[in-house]
Amino acid sequence: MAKIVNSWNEWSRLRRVIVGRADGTMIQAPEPAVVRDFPEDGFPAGTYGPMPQDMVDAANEQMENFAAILESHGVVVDRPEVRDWSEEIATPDWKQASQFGVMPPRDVLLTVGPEILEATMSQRARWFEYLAYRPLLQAYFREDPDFRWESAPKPRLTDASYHAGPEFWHEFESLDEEEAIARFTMNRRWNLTEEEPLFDAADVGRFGKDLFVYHSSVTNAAGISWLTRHFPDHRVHVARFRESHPIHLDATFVPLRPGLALSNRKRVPLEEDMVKLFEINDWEIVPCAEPALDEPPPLCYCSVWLSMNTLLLDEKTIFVEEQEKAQQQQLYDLGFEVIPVPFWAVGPFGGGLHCATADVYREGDMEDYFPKQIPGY
Ligand code: DAV
Repeated sequence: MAKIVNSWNEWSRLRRVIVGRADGTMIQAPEPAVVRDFPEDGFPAGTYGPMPQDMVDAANEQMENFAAILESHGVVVDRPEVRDWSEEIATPDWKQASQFGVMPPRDVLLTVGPEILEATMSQRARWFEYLAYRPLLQAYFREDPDFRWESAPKPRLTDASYHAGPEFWHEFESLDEEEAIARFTMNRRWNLTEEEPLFDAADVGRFGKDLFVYHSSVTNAAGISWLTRHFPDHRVHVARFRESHPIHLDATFVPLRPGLALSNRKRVPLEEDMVKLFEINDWEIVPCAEPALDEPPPLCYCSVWLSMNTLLLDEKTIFVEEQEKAQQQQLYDLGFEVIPVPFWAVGPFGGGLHCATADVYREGDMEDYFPKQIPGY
């Protein structure tokens, strides 16, 4: 019997990882949680359908290449199942005309030590995404006697889980960045209600004994409360940043090695205690470099800050997107060996190098990198 699952942080030596797939990804049908609107690229609000095949092929090619690079560095790479994401789905509470895809395993799977936790997710289109990982999780369960396989309570996602239907997003789009920050971010309220716990795994930053969870547009306070109760041996802290439409911590605030974190230069932290916690424990927080792009590519719902969405092979070695030269230079200057990886074609499928992966095994145990704590935070 082998030990397969173990990962406590983002930087210890990586030995096994899941890399997603672009196959079958959809511009998803509208639902209360999300409305895609790409009028210039053939998908105005209300329409949906498969991503163009040439884009799927280009993304898959870059993902295969990344998988090969990881393998050449001694990392075992597992892949999820190919599934048909165009199918309509339903629960007894609702029907949804299409699903999404399985490019970003980081959104769904949260690895904490010997545990992999399937996140609730907050979009109906992503309700069944965990199925693509089940063959892998079943195999880990059979082979690793210490693997803790967990799944958060499957959310109902009835209309009670949302403040408004798709009209929320029409209102949101009509506001400029500052108005949206004033209306939503400063009130810690986007479209999710507190009806039930909701979170994406990519809103959780793993720093050993300390977990930082982004209160975002896809993770609500009940979700953070659920995670706090679920990980009683950890210290779970709320993270918030000044941005209008927050999704996922991994293009906002990421650790690079013990004592060093990279922060999005535009998204200022809103939790003063979080900044203080890093300071009193002698962590340095550096603002990330400027991204290479001014605008996201066509059909991309992620921001240009995928530039800082990197993957650490170990404390000294980091995978960075090939064309993000400024980000590469900054990390080089901070003492890293930088391995460039072409990955821009993957962005429209839901993220960068960190999003496209989920840790299975990193060396090392749970350690305390924040021995000084702030009461109440
Ligand atoms: O800044 O657009 C992208 C991360 C998606 N997993 C952003 C966040």
